[in-house]
Amino acid sequence: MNKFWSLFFTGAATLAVAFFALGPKFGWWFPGPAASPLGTQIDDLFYLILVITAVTFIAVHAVLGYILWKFSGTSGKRAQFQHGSHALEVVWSIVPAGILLFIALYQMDVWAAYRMKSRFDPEAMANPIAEVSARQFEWRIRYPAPGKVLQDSPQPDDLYTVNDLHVPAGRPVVIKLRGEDVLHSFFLPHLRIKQDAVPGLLIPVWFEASEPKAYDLVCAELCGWGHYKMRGQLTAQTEADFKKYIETLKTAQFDDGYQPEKEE
Ligand SMILES: [Cu+2]
Repeated sequence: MNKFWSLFFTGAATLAVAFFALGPKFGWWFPGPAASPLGTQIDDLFYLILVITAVTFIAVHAVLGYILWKFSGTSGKRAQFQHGSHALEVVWSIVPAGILLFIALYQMDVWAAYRMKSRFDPEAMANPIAEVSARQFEWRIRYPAPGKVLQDSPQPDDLYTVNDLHVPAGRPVVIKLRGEDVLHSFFLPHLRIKQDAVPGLLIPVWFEASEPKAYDLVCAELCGWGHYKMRGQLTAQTEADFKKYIETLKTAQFDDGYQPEKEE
């Protein structure tokens, strides 16, 4: 029984590390590799922090296991009183503070690229692709008419869809995000993009899908009973296909089927 706690804590930590190592093999990991250039940078940051925390975790558990093993209670022996070590305390305060400061400085560029409007692509900012309105429980999408610029207020010739956002691939695009009722969160897991939709705010979100492909669009904020079904799709297309798609939407919405008879 003396060695039980040493084995218990070492065993639990080993299991945790093993689960992490095996996770990707069983699909318990990211939903695939990042599908956008910024997503790749975000993943790199994630892995850097994962390595730092993993090394710390393994080191702490190795020391804990060793100490529990070596000093497990032997009857008839008095415990030694230790008042603490000033030098040691200074070291274990300064080292984590240094690591945190390093992470804070190292991630600044990615954060700025992700969130600071001044860093957004100016052309994409001037021509937002669509407005996405989150409401219980769907994504309403409003595109400007072909050749027009999206206005903050709806226009008579705007085009609408629900839960089906199309964008051109291979270049930065901006969408304007609105919240109509409660808090929702616009989440593109494959692109590593997440932004809360807040009632009363019109928030620009930029992203770039590397390849023409379909991706998940989900709500990442528990927003009510139908939160689970607030699921849409992001379809990244070639520029030509995207143009075609917008034209199809226009025909579907405004073509009344009337064809004047030809005069003989
Ligand atoms: Cu929602």
